[in-house]
Amino acid sequence: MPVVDAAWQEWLVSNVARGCSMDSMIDAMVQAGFADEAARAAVHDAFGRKAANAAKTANAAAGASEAVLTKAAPHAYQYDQSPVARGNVIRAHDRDVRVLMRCERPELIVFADVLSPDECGEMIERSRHRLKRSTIVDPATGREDVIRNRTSEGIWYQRGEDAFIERIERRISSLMNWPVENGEGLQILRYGATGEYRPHFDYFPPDQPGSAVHTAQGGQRVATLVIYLNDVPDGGETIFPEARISVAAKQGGAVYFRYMNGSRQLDPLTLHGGAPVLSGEKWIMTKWMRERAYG
Ligand code: PD2
Ligand code: ZN
Repeated sequence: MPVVDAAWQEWLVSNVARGCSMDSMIDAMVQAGFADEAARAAVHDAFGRKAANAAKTANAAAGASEAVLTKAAPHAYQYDQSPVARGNVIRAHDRDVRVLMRCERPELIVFADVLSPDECGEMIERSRHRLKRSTIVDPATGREDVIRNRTSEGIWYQRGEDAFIERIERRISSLMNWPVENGEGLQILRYGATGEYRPHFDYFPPDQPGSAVHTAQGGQRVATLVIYLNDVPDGGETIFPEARISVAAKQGGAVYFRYMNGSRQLDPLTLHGGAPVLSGEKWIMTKWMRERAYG
């Protein structure tokens, strides 16, 4: 079990400062292997320290106008232009993909028809017999561990593994408008009944020692596309707790979200998870894009 060392203290202070919610921080710590109680205590402590500091400086801040306060937060994530094409239908390599919904903050788009029902079925059948219990990256060490907050089984495909995978990767790259070479291999995940993925960030926390291992090649992750391979009758939505958005799993549809802008800032509003599957099973395919060529 990890301990609240200097690196975690720094993480707590910086996350409180940039406005993360208590719940999201507790979730992130539990995801990294802390016991629920320990995570709660550390986060409450960090918020308590912030309140005490705020009281100390209250007099100095009393005269500050709204304009000054706004100016004092120059590190807030700047939403720059999305790489994804405009319009309600996007020609993505070999297929027309429909846009169902766009959100500006966080930058998030819901698509329909990214994959045909046949393609979804083929991805599931190819993967069914090769699944392994999913792992998660421990931000402190960079090691991949099986953690109870991610109850799914998965399999990775190598980029360009065969003609079918290559065609889908070209389509995804065209849709995300990001080079195919910057993509990690496709990952397929299956969640059974009650399976879930607690809220997390897809980017590697820059202030965590374990992240360096993962960003050494290709740099930081910049955007994610989660494609739903089946309809989930109940539960299994992709949830964005900070943005209060929930996307239902619909076969062939997908949710895109981008969390690194052109200035290399990271967007904490992209905290997201997979809600528990309440009925049936859930299959997804995920593509993570990096800053630079990967692999
Ligand atoms: O299962 C999901 O809906 C989901 C959502 C967001 C999975 C992931 N992220 C992931 O594998 O990172
Ligand atoms: Zn994720």
